[in-house]
Amino acid sequence: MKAYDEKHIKNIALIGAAKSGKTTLCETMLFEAGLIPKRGSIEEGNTISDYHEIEQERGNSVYATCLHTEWRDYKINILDTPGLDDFIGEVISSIRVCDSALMVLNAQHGVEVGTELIWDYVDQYGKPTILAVNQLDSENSNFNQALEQAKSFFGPAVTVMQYPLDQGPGFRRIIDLLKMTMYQFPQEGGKPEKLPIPEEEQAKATALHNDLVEKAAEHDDQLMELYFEKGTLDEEELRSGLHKGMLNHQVFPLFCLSARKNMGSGRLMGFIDHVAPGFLDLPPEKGVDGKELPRDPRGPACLFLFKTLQEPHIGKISFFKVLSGEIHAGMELQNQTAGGTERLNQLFIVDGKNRNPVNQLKAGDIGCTLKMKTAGSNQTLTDRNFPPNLVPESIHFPPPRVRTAIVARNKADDEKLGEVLAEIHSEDPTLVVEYNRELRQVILHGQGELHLLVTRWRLEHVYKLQVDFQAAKIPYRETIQKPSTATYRHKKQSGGAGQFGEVYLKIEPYFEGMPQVKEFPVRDTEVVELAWGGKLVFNNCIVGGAIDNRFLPSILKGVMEKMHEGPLTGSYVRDVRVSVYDGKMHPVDSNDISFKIAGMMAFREAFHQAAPQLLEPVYEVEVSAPDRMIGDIMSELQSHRSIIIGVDSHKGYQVIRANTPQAETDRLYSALRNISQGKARVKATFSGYTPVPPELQKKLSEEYRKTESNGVH
Ligand SMILES: Nc1nc2c(ncn2[C@@H]2O[C@H](COP(=O)(O)OP(=O)(O)OP(=O)(O)O)[C@@H](O)[C@H]2O)c(=O)[nH]1
Ligand SMILES: [Mg+2]
Repeated sequence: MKAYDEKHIKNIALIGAAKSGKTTLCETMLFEAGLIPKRGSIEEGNTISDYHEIEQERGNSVYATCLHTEWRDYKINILDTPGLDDFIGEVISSIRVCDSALMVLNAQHGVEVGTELIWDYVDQYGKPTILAVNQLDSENSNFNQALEQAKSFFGPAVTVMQYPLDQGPGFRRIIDLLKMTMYQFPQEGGKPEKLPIPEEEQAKATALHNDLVEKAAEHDDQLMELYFEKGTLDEEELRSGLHKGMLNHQVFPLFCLSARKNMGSGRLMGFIDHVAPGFLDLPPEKGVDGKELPRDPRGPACLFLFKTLQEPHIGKISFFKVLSGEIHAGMELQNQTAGGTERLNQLFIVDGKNRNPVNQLKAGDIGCTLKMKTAGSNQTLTDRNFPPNLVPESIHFPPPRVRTAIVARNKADDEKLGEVLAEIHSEDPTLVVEYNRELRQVILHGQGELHLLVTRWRLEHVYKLQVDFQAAKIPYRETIQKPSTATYRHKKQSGGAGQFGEVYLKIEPYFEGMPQVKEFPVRDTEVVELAWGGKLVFNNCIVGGAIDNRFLPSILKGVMEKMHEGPLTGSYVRDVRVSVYDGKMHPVDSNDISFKIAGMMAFREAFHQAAPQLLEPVYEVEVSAPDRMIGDIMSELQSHRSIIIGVDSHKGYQVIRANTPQAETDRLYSALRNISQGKARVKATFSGYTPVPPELQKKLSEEYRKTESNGVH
């Protein structure tokens, strides 16, 4: 392969809603550039980009794939990203390292929820963006509608570069407004003929061309002057104006495509070569402390690892972008993020599963290496001469949204499962693993049901670990609604030393600012801030030495034991005030354990008579979906015990906010995904605890009683 310097490398992330045609477009670009002799297709499961077995099985992208084409004098590195928001982590890291983003819109659907979701990240990183309306050959394609939606969503920066003629199955002509030419493709696609714009399109094309010229001139005073002088701009001047506008997010050029029929990709690649901003055009990266990072192609090396993946038979592959200098195989680099050194044994450029070894990679390029010792995603490696402590901002991934409990089918694999899950998390930070002490479960938190299923698939196929998903338990809480009292005598006299302790106590619902108990003199109060939220207030109201002071801590211990494992369902108890007001001791048999048991049992009894109330965690769920789906979504929310708290309109979408019990959220998400065909977008944040409905409380406490009587507790 030709060696490309930093001025002739362009990194493009292909992004867009699910099934908009990104992977098909990649295939077409590789074919057009002569890198593959024949185009594969999603339907046949033989594209270069979707090479993972799971992708071929499912017919959609799961991982971001690196590919490259050589088009004229440029190397275009392409990152083909998945559209389903289950795999948003792959999209974010690709956006992070690209120079420009290519947002693919489906001509049938225009701006979709997925488009919006991904746009948040493009916007955040301020990456120059090209828009491409794809699938113009499809039966229901509607270019004008897609364009209107794009203008309304992306704003006035949308700049029409092309428009289609005869869209639908007979689509084969594109009017290009920069070149003022018509491209006419053979019916089966391929190399177009360049023809004059037909007479009947002249007026429209000229008007749009003038808009384009104005747009290009708008961001450059010199061009503006030229435009006023000449009344127009030539192609070179237009390119320069568009390039500038793209850098400031003031121009989003919009192109026309049929990726499947191979129409329009050559022109798009030409535009990427000559107009789209490259590595050196973008402002230099900023370090964590806001200082600019050196970006000297001939200076000391710095690379950013944006992705790692464990592949069967190969091991760990680490993908990186060279941010400064030039890197060579065999180089030793310092890990600025995690410490330690790493040797770059081999360097490769990548095309899906094919890796071609190279000796060096220059600033701005993307490549991969194998078998890094410890370095993981989101870390920076530099050579010794790079200024120390200058680390680029790492990627911030969104918090997970769904969860499941996971167990190894074979108990002996428990430890291995823990290690592998930690490794998968380091590859994919959007998947979070937690051992939850309260629930006594290993919980896998992911971006969506599919994300979790793909993780299971990886565990089984890549790591050869058989696992089962189980329902993640709900962290219920228990509390009480009215005061009650109880007495418990613990007495044991069989064999050796006896045990004796008797406790009288009162319990009350605790709330902030409640007055102190009046019926007993309070000698001492201990306030326990509970790790799981809420409080336990413990009053010592013993008079006349009925119980020795030294036994009070044991009584508190007994109470705390029941606070840990509530009497109703075994969940944590919160917000209770306990006043120990009387009791009895035995001169010989009383000891700590006796009072601990008496305290625990008295508390348990009092609790059952104090109108116990089970509380459940509730999440504020925000669902965004197209207007037409709102009725179905509302009823789905309501059938999952949700309380609607607000509905807002937002650029063609409705945003519904509701409080939904956690016990319902997982089922709600999959129901929403089904009824909206993946078009609904859901966000959820923990909002607090609310009482469980009486029927459900009865069912849960009966279930618990059964396990108790089976001796489980
Ligand atoms: N008619 C038509 N179909 C297309 C075109 N481009 C892609 N498709 C079809 O649309 C479907 C999705 O294509 P993909 O290339 O997998 O889309 P994607 O954007 O990569 O999808 P995800 O990776 O799952 O987000 C496939 O069935 C393609 O054959 C096109 O230009 N015209
Ligand atoms: Mg794809």
